[in-house]
Amino acid sequence: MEMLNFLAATVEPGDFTGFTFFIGSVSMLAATVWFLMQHGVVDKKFKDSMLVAALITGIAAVHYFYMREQWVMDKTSPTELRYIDWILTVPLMVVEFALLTGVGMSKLFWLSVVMLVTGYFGESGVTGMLDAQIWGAISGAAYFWMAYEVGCLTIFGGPTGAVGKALASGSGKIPAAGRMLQWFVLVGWAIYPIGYMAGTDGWYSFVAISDDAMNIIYNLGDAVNKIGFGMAVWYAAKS
Ligand SMILES: *C/C=C(C)/C=C/C=C(C)/C=C/C1=C(C)CCCC1(C)C
Repeated sequence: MEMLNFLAATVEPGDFTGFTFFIGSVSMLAATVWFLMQHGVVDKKFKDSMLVAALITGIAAVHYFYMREQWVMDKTSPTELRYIDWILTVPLMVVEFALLTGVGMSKLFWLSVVMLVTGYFGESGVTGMLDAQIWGAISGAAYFWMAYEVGCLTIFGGPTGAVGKALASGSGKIPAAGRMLQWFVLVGWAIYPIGYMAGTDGWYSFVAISDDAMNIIYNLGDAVNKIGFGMAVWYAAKS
């Protein structure tokens, strides 16, 4: 039974943040089952994509069960679990982008690793050097570079890197997939730096600084980007 403790920790009434962890764990699990079932139904060329979508929510579900436990037990931010989850699922999202569009994304892959490692350094303080703001700015720079690279700026008629140029040809499995991923990177991923700022004191104090605010925003971002993105892929695969 000891082993099953992580399932047993109960969210207290009034703990809204704990509740979002709970909803996160259950909906990630439900989405995984759903994506796996759809894997059997969609056209052959989309099977890999549905499987990767299920992997992303499946990995997140496991982390969410543990994150909820940590939050409920000692009301601390599950920073380690959060970043372990992200370092696995964000590169998988990049793999998903590559699968859908047929465009190579190795640069994006490495930029996402830089973004997350520097974000972790800032949020955890493990390095004992540089402020959270500086690490956040480095992480943010990697994020902006990615946004430019995949062509997010073309939404406003701006310039793009190599990936965006290749996407513009629309030669992938889903012609609209390029635009879709650009919107997810531009809007969906932008939720996270807001969460980071909400958890970091200093010149970010124009947002509500608290662990609660940070975790609620991160949990919202995960729902949008893991479940939402998987649903968008599924929808495109069906139509
Ligand atoms: C499923 C998880 C996803 C899609 C996570 C994405 C995370 C980010 C885009 C995080 C970005 C960050 C910044 C741009 C700056 C501050 C530090 C981070 C790591 C929160």
